[in-house]
Amino acid sequence: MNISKEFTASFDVDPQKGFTPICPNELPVPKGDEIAAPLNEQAKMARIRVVSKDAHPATATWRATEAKPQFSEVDGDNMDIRWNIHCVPGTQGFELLDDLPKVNDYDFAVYKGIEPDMHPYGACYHDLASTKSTGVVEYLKSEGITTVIVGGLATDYCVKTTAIQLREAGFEVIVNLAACRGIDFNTVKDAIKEMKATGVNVLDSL
Ligand code: VGL
Repeated sequence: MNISKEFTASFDVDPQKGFTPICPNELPVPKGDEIAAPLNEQAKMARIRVVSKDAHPATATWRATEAKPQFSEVDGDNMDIRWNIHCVPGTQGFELLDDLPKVNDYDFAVYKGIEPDMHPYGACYHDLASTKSTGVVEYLKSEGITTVIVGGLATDYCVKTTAIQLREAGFEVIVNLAACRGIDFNTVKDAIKEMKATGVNVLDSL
């Protein structure tokens, strides 16, 4: 694949400790703590580097409880299933993986899921209907970016949705699986199929 650095951005989707075995009570994605090096590698092919971070309140209404466990359905316009509380600002789970740049060293940062009754997956919109922009699409377009290389956590949720949103916004999108980890084998398989169906390029590595 011919990638022109001038027009390419690298997108680190939710590379936070709350999605790794470092935080076993949050959403530990197997080997999620192994993606910093491949994310740094893919960023060398891009002029612009952006990051998204989940930033959830500990009181979120979609939180899983003993009676209503993770993956059970939850009512609400902007949430679908319950999750363990994860990535609360001020806790270890909110932190970026060690060896990634500091947030301030990225060109643009997205914070998402801040409202207690909203749990978006994609980094491009605050709502599930994809109508309230987080601004990252507009930022990338203002920089003349045409291609986005995506990696992060988790392949089957936030990476998938972000990649599809970027594709639908008109970018060439490359998902670099070497810089992603997923929650579950079957949902990762489905996610790869879904991404390919929308025209996302899914590569084992770059
Ligand atoms: C994610 C599940 C719940 C993700 C976030 O970042 O992929 N997955 N919240």
